[in-house]
Amino acid sequence: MNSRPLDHSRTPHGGLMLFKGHTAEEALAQVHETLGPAAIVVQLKRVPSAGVGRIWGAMEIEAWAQAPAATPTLLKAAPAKARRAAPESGTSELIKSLGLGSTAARALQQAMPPSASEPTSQEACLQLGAALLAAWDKAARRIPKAARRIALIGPAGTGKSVATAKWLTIETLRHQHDCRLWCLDGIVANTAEFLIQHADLLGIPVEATWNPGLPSCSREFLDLPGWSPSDRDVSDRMANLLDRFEPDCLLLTLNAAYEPGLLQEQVRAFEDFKPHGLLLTHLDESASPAKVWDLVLGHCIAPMATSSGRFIPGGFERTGGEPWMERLFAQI
Ligand SMILES: Nc1nc2c(ncn2[C@@H]2O[C@H](COP(=O)(O)OP(=O)(O)O)[C@@H](O)[C@H]2O)c(=O)[nH]1
Ligand SMILES: [Mg+2]
Repeated sequence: MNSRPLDHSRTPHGGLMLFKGHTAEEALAQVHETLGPAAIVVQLKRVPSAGVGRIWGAMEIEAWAQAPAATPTLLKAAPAKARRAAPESGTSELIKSLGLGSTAARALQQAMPPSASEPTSQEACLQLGAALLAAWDKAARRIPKAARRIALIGPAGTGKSVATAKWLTIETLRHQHDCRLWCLDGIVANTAEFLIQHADLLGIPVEATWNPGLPSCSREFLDLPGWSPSDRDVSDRMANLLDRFEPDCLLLTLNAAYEPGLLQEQVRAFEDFKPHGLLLTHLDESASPAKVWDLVLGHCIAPMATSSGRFIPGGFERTGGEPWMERLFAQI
């Protein structure tokens, strides 16, 4: 990753100036350096990188800002509700109102820039938004841009096979990739008949035993039964299968309707498998943003995709930090 600061173009535009950074923090630092700590940032937006990074889909942050005296303000990064929530109280009160767990709230507080004076509620919202996006980017850095060998792991019944069926359908029908599905057992029977039938329907080859000699496809999916990492024998067998499959996209699949404490426990239980990110299912039953941010801030792991509902192929999307930040602010 190129850590060189971006050249920020400062095009005056109705009193507004444009600043750019690789991260929200970097863009805001440029704003403050030029316009002072009281500068008003009116928009924070993630855009495709203008440099060579564009070739592999790199993104950068654009911040439009104006000097403090200017009006009016179009604060898009932090919604009006969030600004009203903490009229004078600044950062700590605002963080409390987000409903995060204590570890995540502490991490967020520590990520806020030090300031000699109490920020206004508007500044606090912007700093908070920047800190949240920066935490998401850090947690998501292991998630591949383009996944070729995809394996979903996790406890039984979280929705791995349904999500695999959705993803498989999108790759086959929308993106026209040739896919293969590996439905392996480990030492636990993998009851994924519906997934196998679905793959058959799409004309996707399904393999029930590991065979490294097969020609590679542009997308390969590994469906494993769920297991509990406290069972060492099963875990060792699964680790062995994963070593052979060599996923470039290993996602811990969790039911987002579970309680925050259980989700955190499951993240801890599977951390030895070093998942690149999360796939959150059951968004139709619960899309509480606070528990997602608990994982991002407290465990440094971010969702790559979400799956909502049992019907295939509906409700499967790649996700990022911005919508989850908006949902968190919208809850206040
Ligand atoms: N409401 C809802 N049900 C789901 C969702 N994903 C999976 N299910 C249901 O959860 C159960 C377990 O799903 P499955 O994919 O077999 O779980 P796996 O054991 O992790 O592979 C099935 O009854 C699915 O229909 C979802 O996003 N929302
Ligand atoms: Mg399954």
